[in-house]
Amino acid sequence: MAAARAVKVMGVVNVTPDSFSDAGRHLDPAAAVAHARRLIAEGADLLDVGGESTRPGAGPVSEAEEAARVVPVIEAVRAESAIPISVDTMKPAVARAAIAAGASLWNDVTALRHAPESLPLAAELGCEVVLMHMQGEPGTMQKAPRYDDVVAQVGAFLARRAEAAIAAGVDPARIWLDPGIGFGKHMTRHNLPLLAGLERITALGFPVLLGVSRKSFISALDGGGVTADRRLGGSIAGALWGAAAGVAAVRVHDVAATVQALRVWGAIAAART
Ligand code: HH2
Repeated sequence: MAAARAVKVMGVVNVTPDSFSDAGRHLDPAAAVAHARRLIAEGADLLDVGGESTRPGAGPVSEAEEAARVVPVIEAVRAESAIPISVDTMKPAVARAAIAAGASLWNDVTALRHAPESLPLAAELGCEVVLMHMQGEPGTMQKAPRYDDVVAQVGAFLARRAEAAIAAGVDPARIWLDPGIGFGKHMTRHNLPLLAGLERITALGFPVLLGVSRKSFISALDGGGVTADRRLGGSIAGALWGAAAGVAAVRVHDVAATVQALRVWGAIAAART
């Protein structure tokens, strides 16, 4: 029998031509659905479907184009699996279409700040929401990120966004927080202290989603020049660090290896007396 895991694994399904880690591989809906199937077979607990890259320097995608990318994939996965599906979008219209197609979680890297209707819409849809921290905008966020105390500032921001969501009518039990590793953060000066202080984010009392998978800081820590497809070791180190800090879920590209790592880590942690 496989060991139980306390930390959920969210598998990434990017339906984009330009994502940093798997650019264009699943832009065709059939390829994206096949990828989703593979992630489910590998043990994913939930899937995150995205139609717009948020990588530093990424260009914008129209609402119609983004919805046209994600909706068929969500519908097709929903038709054959009961796995919870999240939509990775900052656009209210895309979130609405995705939830209608069968998603139950709105993962918003702007923490529902992109449009005035985002907060009320999240309340109206009654879905779960991921509120993520990002300094700046995706296009420019890595130019010159600045913090006095990154853990305190990210924590305060997330607490404020959770309050705003609750004030707008979002059920507090449906709120997740995410420190936004790599989003307006210097590779090492900000991402590392933020990960080191992760327990102060989990202590805010909401489930925390952590995304470190294949991110550039792994390359920076491994001598530089390490392409996204060669960052599995660092991604797993980050996932296990998150597990130790009490995160509820990790957002990953490599589901099978992460599931195994978390099973082993969880079994050892459970055997501690
Ligand atoms: N990271 C990425 C995208 N969405 N959402 C949350 N909540 N947390 C994250 O850390 C996060 C996220 C970036 O990864 P990826 O989807 O692989 O790349 P891209 O944005 O280029 O599509």
